Amino acid sequence: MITLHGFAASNYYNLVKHVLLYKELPFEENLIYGGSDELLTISPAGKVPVITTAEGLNISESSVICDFIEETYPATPLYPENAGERAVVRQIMKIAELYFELPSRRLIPYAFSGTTVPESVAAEVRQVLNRGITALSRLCQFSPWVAGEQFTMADIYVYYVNTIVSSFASSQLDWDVLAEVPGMKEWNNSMSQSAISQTVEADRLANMPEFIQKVKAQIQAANAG
Ligand SMILES: N[C@@H](CCC(=O)N[C@@H](CS)C(=O)NCC(=O)O)C(=O)O
Repeated sequence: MITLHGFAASNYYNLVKHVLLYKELPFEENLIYGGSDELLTISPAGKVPVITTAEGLNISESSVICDFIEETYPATPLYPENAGERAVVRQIMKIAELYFELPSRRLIPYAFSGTTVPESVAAEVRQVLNRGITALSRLCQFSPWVAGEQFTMADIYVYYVNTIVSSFASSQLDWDVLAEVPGMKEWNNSMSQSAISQTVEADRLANMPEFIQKVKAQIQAANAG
């Protein structure tokens, strides 16, 4: 059986969990946070999520895990059969990660510490997000799914990327970024209503208090040191 390591407050963890639930694969969850020695033994960069496969192999990096799951368990496919169409799906996922997820993440420390985002950082983040908005507006179809008629890995991936965009870019920059991509908000709302999304969200909410405690302890330790 697959073991999914990480914590439910993590959107990267949740996207892999969504894939496992979507494919109806049996898995167990091992609660583990960043910064632990245990994590470093299974994740070279000390990041979650990690999966331990049925054969005992540890794999990190969410998009790599997604590909591994798809290749190993091809039933209920999440990529199109056609190589060109698969590339489009992966292109959307990559662009969402580079130009939506990563710039939004730069705002997380300011949100957690309650400090103002310096204008130089805000300007850089806005610029990268604008690139993402333009690219995703060109690529995403929302007809009804991100890449067209087939529900794909890009639907799951972008949905969890968007949780970070909504939580941090919108609040810290006072900017409804998702509303800038035509069709994105409506699609996002319909994604949030699926039974799997709601299960994942319930687990996220349950984990949040403990996660916030961990983050506060880390900030205190950093300030003390
Ligand atoms: N590129 C990685 C990013 C994963 C990531 O940033 N995970 C965060 C949690 S959302 C983490 O492990 N943070 C702990 C740390 O940085 O020490 C992936 O796609 O899996």
